[in-house]
Amino acid sequence: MMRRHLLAALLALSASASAHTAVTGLTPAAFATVSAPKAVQLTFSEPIDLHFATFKVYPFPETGDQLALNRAAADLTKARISVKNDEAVRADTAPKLSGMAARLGLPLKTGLKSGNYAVIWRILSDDGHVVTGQSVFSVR
Ligand SMILES: [Cu+2]
Repeated sequence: MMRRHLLAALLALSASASAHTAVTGLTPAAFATVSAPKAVQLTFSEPIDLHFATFKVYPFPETGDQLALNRAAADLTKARISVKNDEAVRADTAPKLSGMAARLGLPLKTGLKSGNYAVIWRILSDDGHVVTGQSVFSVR
């Protein structure tokens, strides 16, 4: 009886987890080193309403191994994802987004300097939950 309840709970958990929209593709990929890109390309596990999504790219002077960079980028997401009118310090062009899309090309400012950049996002999942994430790439 205990075991059956546990199984039901696990199934419920995995059902709600699979309902969460995810970023399934990212270019530049995590920790890739690239020539200054014109845009960050994102692919989602299902179409999302861009009006309820936020994407930002910041110069990211943090150093360290990938784990340290991921932690610092997660902190950046918490600190900056809701900040308004910070276009001047961002590497993306802060486009107005709307409509449903399964892919997004987020334009970047021209001539990005060499160094690390953090891509941070917040999207509204199909089940109404908010999903945040981040990724770091490097411009050579
Ligand atoms: Cu959820």
